Parts: sequence; C-alpha cells; structure tokens
Amino acid sequence: MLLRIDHVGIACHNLSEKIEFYESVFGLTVVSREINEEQGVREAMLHVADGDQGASYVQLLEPLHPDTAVGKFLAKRGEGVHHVGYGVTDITKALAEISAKGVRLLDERPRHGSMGASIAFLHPKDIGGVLTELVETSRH
Ligand code: CMX
Ligand code: CO
Repeated sequence: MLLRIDHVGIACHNLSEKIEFYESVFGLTVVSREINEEQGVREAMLHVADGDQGASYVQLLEPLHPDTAVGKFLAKRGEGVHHVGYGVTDITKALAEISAKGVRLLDERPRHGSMGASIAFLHPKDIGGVLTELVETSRH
C-alpha cells in the first residue's frame, strides 16, 4: 500500500531560517514554497532524492497562527519532526482500507497538499504516536 516515504514534515518557528539551514548543511534545494490556509501553514518542500516510486522531500512547516495544528505542536513540544508522509497510488482506496482496520482518519476525504498532491492524515494516537499523512502525487 505504501510506495515510499514522500516526506518528513518538520515544525519550525522561522521558515526562511530553517530553509537556509537545510540548504547550507545538507545542500538541499527548495522545489516549492506555498501557503496552505486550510492546513494553517507556510511551508517549503526541499528535494532529497528520486526513486523508482517517485521523489522524497523534507517539508519545513511554519504555523500561520498559534491556533493551528503546527502552532499547537510547537507550543507543546517545540521544533522537531511533526509527521511522516507516505506516498500511495490511490489515496481514496488507501483511506478506506486503513479505516476498515480501525485507525481513525483525520480526513475522511483527501485535501489539497503541496505541489498539487492529494493528502489525508491519520490520527497519531492510533499509529503509535506518529502523525501520519498519505500523499497521492499529481504526477506518477
Ligand atoms: N505527532 C504526534 N502526536 C501529536 C501531534 C503530532 N504531530 N500533534 C498532536 N499530537 C498529540 C498531542 O501530543 C496530544 O497528545 P496528549 O493528549 O497525549 O497530550 C494529542 O495528539 C492531541 O493534541 P492537541 O495538541 O490537543 O491537538 P489537537 O487534538 O487539536 O490536534 C491533530 C492534533 C493531530 C488531530 C491535529 O494536529 C491534526 O489534525 N493534524 C493534521 C493536519 C496537520 O497537521 N496539518 C499540518 C501539516 C500540513 C501538511 O503536511 O501539508
Ligand atoms: Co506533510
């Protein structure tokens, strides 16, 4: 069901500073910068690698407001890994299969994610404390 790790989402206070850090320490390149009002984030995707099943990225996330998913996470836990995003072929099918196994879906239907992808989140409390995102990219 899972094709690859699409991205690791990392919560930070200052997106520009964190981008510069990842560029200078790891030599990564920003391929997309977006504001996603629905998710409450200003974010950047930095390309890590290309594989048979698609590319993988680091997603840097800065909250738009304190009262957002990432804003609350930062206040509680500070900067660090926020979620893992896995690539899937058919997100609607994957959600139905995962839900049937008793895992709570935070999104019953896919939403709009970075670079035109369809995304949906699974409840961290049902995945051993890991906020988990499914990603169906717009191109395969
Ligand atoms: N990873 C693991 N656990 C998390 C978590 C995370 N990222 N965020 C919250 N939790 C835990 C909290 O620690 C808390 O646990 P305790 O009750 O044991 O303290 C519990 O979940 C509830 O947390 P909360 O602070 O009260 O927050 P909410 O319940 O309001 O929201 C969650 C938590 C996961 C439902 C919400 O953050 C959500 O819907 N996330 C999905 C959307 C999202 O994160 N969007 C931003 C990224 C967008 C993108 O990737 O494109
Ligand atoms: Co993500």
